[in-house]
Amino acid sequence: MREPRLIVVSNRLPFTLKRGPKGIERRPSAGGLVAALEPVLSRVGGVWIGWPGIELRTGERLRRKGDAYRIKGVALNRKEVRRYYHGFSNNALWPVFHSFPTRSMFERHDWDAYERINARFARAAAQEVKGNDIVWIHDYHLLRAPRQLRKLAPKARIGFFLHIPFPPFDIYRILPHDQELLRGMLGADLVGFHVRGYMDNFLDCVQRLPGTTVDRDRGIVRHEQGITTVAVFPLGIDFAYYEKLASEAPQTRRGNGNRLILGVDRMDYTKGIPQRILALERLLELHPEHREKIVFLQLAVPSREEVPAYRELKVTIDQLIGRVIGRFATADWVPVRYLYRSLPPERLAALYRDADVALVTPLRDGMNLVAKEYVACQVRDPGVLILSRLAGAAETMAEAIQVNPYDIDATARALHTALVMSPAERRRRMDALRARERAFDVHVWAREFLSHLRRCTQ
Ligand code: ADQ
Repeated sequence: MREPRLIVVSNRLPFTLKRGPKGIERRPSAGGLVAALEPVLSRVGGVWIGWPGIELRTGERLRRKGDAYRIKGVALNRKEVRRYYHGFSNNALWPVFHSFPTRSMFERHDWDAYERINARFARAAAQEVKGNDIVWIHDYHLLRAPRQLRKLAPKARIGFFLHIPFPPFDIYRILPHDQELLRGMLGADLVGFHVRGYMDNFLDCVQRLPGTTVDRDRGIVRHEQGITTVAVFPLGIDFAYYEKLASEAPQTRRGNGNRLILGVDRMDYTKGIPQRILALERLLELHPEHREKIVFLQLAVPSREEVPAYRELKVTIDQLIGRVIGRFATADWVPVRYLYRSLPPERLAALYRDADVALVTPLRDGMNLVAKEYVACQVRDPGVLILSRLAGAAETMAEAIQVNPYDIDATARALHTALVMSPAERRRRMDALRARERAFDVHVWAREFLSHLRRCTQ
């Protein structure tokens, strides 16, 4: 019998195509999901199904010689992108799942498109799947796809992993089509979450679904389509890759002689960037001794610029940074530097390595890989990680200084603590953080998910 293949299905492919003057260019896609899956598929091979980011014209090719795995594009036209991606996925699901219900907007046509496009992804997967192949579907864009695929390929082994939080029942129930979405996820044999709390929230919702029984001790849901196992798989990073990048990257200028505080995020209202700038401002008010000695560098990759809330966030951040610079800068020092673009991995790794403090303070985050990448890159004099307790990563990264990002004063105090921490204490904390991330890297995560899926589909 042939070896089972791995078929990964996600909204985005690992690259996004852009039509440039020299034809079609591939650019790496931004964000955590691609950062997680690319090293896994590169190692084990298989097929990656996703949306390439543009509409291809006749004769234009998606694949290239030398790709470590096969790539299959799912075509979306502009209107479909607007409704399925910006509309239902990012305007309705994303805010509710991150417990920001008042930012959520629903339109019936968006839902119709979501259902239709999910079915398109499911068909693309069904065309690939043979024998005991494994289909691994990812994230909130494709909550309906597991059930749709189950109908097309009843024998397929289907896994689903959610990369963002799952909200408590009282917030989840705000979503129209709440039950259809749960039934969609239950089409999978195995549903995985980053942390226990998200799984518990999911089970609280599933328990209220007619025709469903939940066995919490065994993590099993029985329903009209069959049995679904649920479990927790905390995502790690490609530790060795980041460590190597950081070891080889040239020295940065470490904030021009100032101690460097670093923030790295997709530009998103869940990441708490405005609160972080306010905390820096408070630090400079409370502790004037840090003035002209530190610099806060915020890197933000543009994201979802078609959604109004994201454009407004950018304006807010521009204004806040302007205010802090206006208040505290001197003729030869600025407290904040800000890059609104993506950086190549080598440059990012060098900054992670040379930063004295990483300020990772999302208001809500499924896991947060930036915290983990920072730790992996700390190959020299160790710095300090300040981490929001509202990120999934806080569950395991106990040696970080954990903060409530809504509490501006507390974050300012944490910054001060980090800046004055002794080298021995920094070393102790960083060694423990690094050992854990090295041991539980992305390959372990994928192996555990896939072997669990094999076990529950035997
Ligand atoms: P994201 O919300 O995208 O991921 P995160 O996990 O922090 O959040 O990943 C961001 C990725 O983008 C990182 O790999 C980081 O290096 C990269 N990045 C950010 N800014 C950059 C810049 N300026 N230049 C270059 N690269 C940059 C979602 C969830 C997370 C979850 C992941 C994976 O929201 O909670 O951890 O999926 O499951």
